Amino acid sequence: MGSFTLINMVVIALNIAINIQELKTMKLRIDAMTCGGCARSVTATIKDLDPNATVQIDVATKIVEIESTAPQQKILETLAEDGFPAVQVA
Ligand SMILES: [Cu+2]
Repeated sequence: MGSFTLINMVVIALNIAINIQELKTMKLRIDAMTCGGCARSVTATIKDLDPNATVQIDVATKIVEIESTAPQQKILETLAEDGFPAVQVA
């Protein structure tokens, strides 16, 4: 019983560590992003959360593709706080 509990705790800790490190891709549409200045602001917001994030932006379609280990919910919240509410499209 004691060792079973310990193994469970180790498994849970490993799962948490993997989740934190996991590189995730997300595609967002940000209607408030209308020019290159907006695109730079959006990029800066994401890089503040994760300096190693990859950010690709098409201002014409208002689509942002992000590759990051930052929690997706945190990215959405921070973008909204900075005036760029985003809709996740993929
Ligand atoms: Cu702009």
